[in-house]
Amino acid sequence: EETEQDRAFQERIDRKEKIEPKDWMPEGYRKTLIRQIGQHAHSEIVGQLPEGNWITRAPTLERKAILLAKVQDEAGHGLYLYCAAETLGISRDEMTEMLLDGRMKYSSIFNYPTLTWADMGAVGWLVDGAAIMNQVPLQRTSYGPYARAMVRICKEESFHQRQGFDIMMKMAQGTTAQKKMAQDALDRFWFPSLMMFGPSDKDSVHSAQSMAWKIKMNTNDELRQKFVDQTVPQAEYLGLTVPDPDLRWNEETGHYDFTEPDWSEFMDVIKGNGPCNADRIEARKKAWDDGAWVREGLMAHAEKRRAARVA
Ligand code: FAQ
Repeated sequence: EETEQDRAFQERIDRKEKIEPKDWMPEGYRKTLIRQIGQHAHSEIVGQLPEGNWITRAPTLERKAILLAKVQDEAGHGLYLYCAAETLGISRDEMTEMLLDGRMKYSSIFNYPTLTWADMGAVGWLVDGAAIMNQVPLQRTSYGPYARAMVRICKEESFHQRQGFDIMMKMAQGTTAQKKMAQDALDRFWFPSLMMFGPSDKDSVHSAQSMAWKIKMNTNDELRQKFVDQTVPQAEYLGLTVPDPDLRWNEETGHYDFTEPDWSEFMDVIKGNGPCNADRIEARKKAWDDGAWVREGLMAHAEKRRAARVA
């Protein structure tokens, strides 16, 4: 049963007004935002692991400096997004606990291993490419703190995407072995990247309500199609082959026809059974446990200062 308050809220959304932390909002709106922003934040943090894996093995000092900066950017995005979620009345500690005990998710993509240096190219090109495709429209999302966070994040992600494409370019124009490595990275990351946009629209439980509230600006399938349309010509430019025999340009629709990812694999990965799920959670749990003394130290320091001010 829709109340007067709900109706007034929806009218604000329809007028494209931004909703701010202290404004009244329906509980469902708050919950959905905490879920989506929290999941997004966790993705940025867990997303450091696959690339962190290659920092010590980057082929040149320059590549190492670039990768290090990129991974640090992801940490920054995570912290930004945790702050945005905290404005909705949940703490970072709570969200972290929910991640570690499986009540909150992070993007499926980070459960795949990064086996070669070419994977750093594929992650930047495809994973950051998919991330931007999803995040550019979110700069117009209805919740003010989330929309504003997206502006800076998108600028940094577009640099990340370019650096990934640059790695792919070097590899694709390199020796036969390097070109093979680039093709292998594309082969392994193509379908998992398509899964980043979420299940197909008919199976997306949250899309209708989230779009009505302008928490999401597009459906999962719309963004997936845009990503394919943008990325296929880039693969051609690289001289690499997208691992989809049914991929073809469709004159009538003005879009590429393509094969959907294996949705049973997707469901399996988001249930925790992907190739790296256990490793990722274990790494996060270790970081959280190892950092306990820092958090306790900071709290003790803050407590002392408060006491000193009162005295
Ligand atoms: N992975 O009803 P929908 C990055 C879940 S970019 C895992 O369609 P929704 C940058 C979904 O939560 C990656 N779970 O859901 C970077 C729901 O389950 P629940 C992060 C997924 O929310 C690059 C169920 O399936 N970006 O990190 C996935 O309306 C390189 C039903 O799905 C964002 O989070 C998935 N891929 O649409 C960092 C963007 N897809 O919660 C490091 C913001 C769906 O009911 C290196 N998020 N699920 O248990 C969104 O736009 C949306 O949340 C979607 C999903 C589009 C991801």
